[in-house]
Amino acid sequence: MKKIISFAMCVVLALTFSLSAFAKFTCYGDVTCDKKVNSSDALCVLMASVGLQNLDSDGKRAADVDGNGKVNSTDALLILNFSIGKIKEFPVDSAQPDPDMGHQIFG
Ligand SMILES: [Ca+2]
Repeated sequence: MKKIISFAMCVVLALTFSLSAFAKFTCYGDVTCDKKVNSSDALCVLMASVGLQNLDSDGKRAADVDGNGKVNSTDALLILNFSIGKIKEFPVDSAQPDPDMGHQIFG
């Protein structure tokens, strides 16, 4: 019985770590990590593009919504257009999937 309980606890812990790691990288455009893509994300990207804000590597990946490897005003504009519903997906969504980055988009 102890082995079964230990095994179940290991499974739960493994799932918890997997889900938390996945949740950390779930959304292109969500630079502020609040599970929303809105004008705040666009502003962060715009500020980062002119050197007024630093993004960590996760933030840079979330910000590069056109998938060109750079964070610039084009990304900010795309995020703003997405936030108002003018576009339904980012160019990077139609690109080759990044194994470290989910493609779930939060509205
Ligand atoms: Ca870009």
